[in-house]
Order: sequence, then structure tokens, then C-alpha cells
Amino acid sequence: MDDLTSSNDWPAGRVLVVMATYNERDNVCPLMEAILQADPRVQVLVVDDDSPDGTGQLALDTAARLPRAHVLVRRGRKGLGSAILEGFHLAEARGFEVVFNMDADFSHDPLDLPRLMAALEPIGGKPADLVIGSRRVLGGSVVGWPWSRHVSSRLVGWFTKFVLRVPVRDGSSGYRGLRLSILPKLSPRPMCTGYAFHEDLVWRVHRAGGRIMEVPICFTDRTRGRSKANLAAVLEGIRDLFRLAWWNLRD
Ligand SMILES: Nc1nc2c(ncn2[C@@H]2O[C@H](COP(=O)(O)OP(=O)(O)O)[C@@H](O)[C@H]2O)c(=O)[nH]1
Ligand SMILES: [Mg+2]
Repeated sequence: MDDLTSSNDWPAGRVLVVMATYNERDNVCPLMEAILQADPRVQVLVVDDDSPDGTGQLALDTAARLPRAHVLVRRGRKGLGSAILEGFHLAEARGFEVVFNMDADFSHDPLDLPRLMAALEPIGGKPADLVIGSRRVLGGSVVGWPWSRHVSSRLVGWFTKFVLRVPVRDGSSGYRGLRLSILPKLSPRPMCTGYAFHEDLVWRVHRAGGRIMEVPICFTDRTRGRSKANLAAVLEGIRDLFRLAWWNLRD
């Protein structure tokens, strides 16, 4: 079966928010609306991996009544990173200049979008290529995580900083904005298709000489639906991080 898409008729735009979804039935529609309300400049693209709970169809129904909302339902679960990257490439093909990425579970507040966007386009200053909504800079925070998530997130943060040698404090945050002009400059090695996509992207942007900025955000753990970061996803992420470390030594 082919992928399913919403109407091919997109308004012209500069900024696209890409959201990967897998079983986000209770979050996806209110979040699409909240994003469009948060900033009149943005459009939103949901990339769903044929969620068994019907998220894709709900998103398609919402997109049918909101001209700035778009949906791609892919066949089969191809992974978080793969969904985000496909969204970035679609944005490129449609002439967008900037993409944002956020989780589809309200842990990233759509109201932070204008502040993150300002960092990508500072008036009078140098624009960033990548802006990270950061939980680990002054003013950033995490609400609602069990201690185990704090520990694993810190470990990945240290790995990114000291092993991958990317000078950022929150390389695994999934809330970020990217200037698309940097994409062709990134390493051509295949990107991580799962959760390590986030560390992979900051590593590549840094290696390509891109400018990275961190802007504080408050991350609030989801209240609806369950985390998809199960043991298999975590193990895949660890394997991918070590592969990045190997490339980091060799490239
Ligand atoms: N398209 C797609 N989205 C995914 C996949 N796995 C997770 N997601 C989405 O990725 C985002 C982050 O996942 P989440 O479960 O919130 O992970 P956590 O925040 O680390 O607990 C959410 O919007 C998920 O719906 C996948 O295989 N494909
Ligand atoms: Mg989440």
C-alpha cells in the first residue's frame, strides 16, 4: 500500500513544524491546533508511522479543515529519526527555509516557538543554524520525570558533550529548529533512524561548522498516552550512539 497524504495544496511558507507520531491519538489534533495558534507564521506536518491507534486518520481529518496543517502517513513503523528526516526533506522540496521538530505529546510547549524562532533569526546578530530548546541551560527545567529518566538523559548528555565532542548541554532535546540551508553540508553517512537522531543531528551540524544555540525551555513529561521509548528503542539508541562515536574518531 502507498503512503497516505493530506491535500497537496500547501500555502507558501517559510517555517514548517515537523512532528513524528506513533500512537498519539489523544494528543495529535489538539497539538496541531495549538501549534498553528502559537505562531501565525508556521505550518505543521505530522509524519505518522501508521499508528495502530488511528492517529494518522485523526490527523488527516484535522488537516482537511486547517489549510496550514499537513499529514504524511507512512506504511510500517520506520522510526522516529526516519520520520523527522523525511519531514525535513519534504520541507526542503517545498521551499521552506526553517524546520522545527517537537514531540507530539505536549512535553514541548508550542508557545515557546516564537522564542526559539527568534534565536534562529536574531535581529542584528548572527543567525544560528540549529537552535535547541534546552533543559540544561539557565532557566531550563524538566517537570514530571522519574529519577531513572533524569539519570539516562544526563548520561546521554555527557556522552554527546565529552565523547562526540559537541559543545552543547542538551544534545538530546527533541525540541529544536534547523535552518534547512545547512542540510546539504552535513556528513553524507546515513542518519540514525531511531531516538539517537537528535544527538546525530547536533553532531553533524557541529562537524559541518554550523552555529548552534541553546534557548531554555521547560520540558513537562506527557500526561496523555505512553512513552514509546521502550527497551528495544533504548538499546537501538545506545548502539547508534556508539556508532556515532566511531565515526567521530574516523571522520
Ligand atoms: N513516526 C514515528 N514517530 C515516533 C516513533 N517512535 C516514537 N515516535 C514519536 O516520537 C515522539 C517522541 O516519543 P516519546 O514516546 O514521547 O519519547 P520520550 O519523550 O523519549 O518518552 C513522540 O511524538 C512519538 O509519538 C516511530 O517509530 N515513528
Ligand atoms: Mg515524549
